[in-house]
Amino acid sequence: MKHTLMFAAAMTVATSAAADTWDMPTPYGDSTFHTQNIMQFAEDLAEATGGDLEITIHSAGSLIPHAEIRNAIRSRQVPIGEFFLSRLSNDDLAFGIDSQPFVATSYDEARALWEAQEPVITALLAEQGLMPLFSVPWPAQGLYTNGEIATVDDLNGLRFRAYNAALEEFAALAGAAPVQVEASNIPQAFSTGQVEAMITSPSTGVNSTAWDFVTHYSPINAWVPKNIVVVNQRVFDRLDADVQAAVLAAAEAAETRGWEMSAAEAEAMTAELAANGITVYEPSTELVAGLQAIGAEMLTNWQASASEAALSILTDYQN
Ligand code: PCA
Repeated sequence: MKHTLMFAAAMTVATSAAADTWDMPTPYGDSTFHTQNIMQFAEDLAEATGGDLEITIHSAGSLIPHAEIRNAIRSRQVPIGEFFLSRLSNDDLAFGIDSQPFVATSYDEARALWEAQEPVITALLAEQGLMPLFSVPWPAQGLYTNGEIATVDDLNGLRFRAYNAALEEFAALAGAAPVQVEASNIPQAFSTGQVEAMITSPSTGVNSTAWDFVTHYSPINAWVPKNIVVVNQRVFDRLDADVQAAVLAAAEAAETRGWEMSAAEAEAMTAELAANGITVYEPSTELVAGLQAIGAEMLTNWQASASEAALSILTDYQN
């Protein structure tokens, strides 16, 4: 009896010493498909490791604000996290190529761009002790406004919600006034009049109940930006080999599943916007031409400041 109890106690200690729980921050809310995808990733991983590696997801910026997530992983405040990849374009423009207008506008193009971008950003992140696990695109970005936008001139003077430096530049070149707002604060930013227009995916439009504050949506499909899930390299290296393999396998499955979820959302969430009373209209030839001119100007600016590594992505992608 005594021995059995001691054995049981020893087992408990052994199990809890081997088991790990990782806190994983993301800026996006629970209803976002990216968050649902990482929840599945966490579930797969717990199952594959028999509970040796559990992940607790902290959504909507509840644990770490978006702007701090990369640094928090770097300093090992958290071992893993998700963020919007182009938010690192301050480090190197290589991180932001997927948010340049009209460079990659379909899933096929986005995939080709990611193939060119992945090795470059993997090397850049390695310099910071970080390792990318997987990256998943948002549906192509569309335009939300009150009333129909016929030409770029109609954007003039609008308070425009932005989520990164590229969108800020885009809005400014369109004559609008950019204001940085995190995705989870969109409803509040509109209801308080801080912003009155935005460019984002149909997913984020639905997740933020855009029909409460705008009347029109146009799928201008100008770019297909991505989220990325990154782990601290030292934390990963210290895992047992079989747990490392499980992380990589779950990550690969999450990337495949995430791209599929994204494509499914593009259609379903556009239909959802319409079903909730938003007028969905194709952009006029004139509007597209005006937006493309802004895109061309932005790409010229981008190329003028891009590192060799960043430029190599574009060359690779275009050839
Ligand atoms: N949703 C996120 C990023 C891109 C997207 O579609 C956002 O609006 O912040």
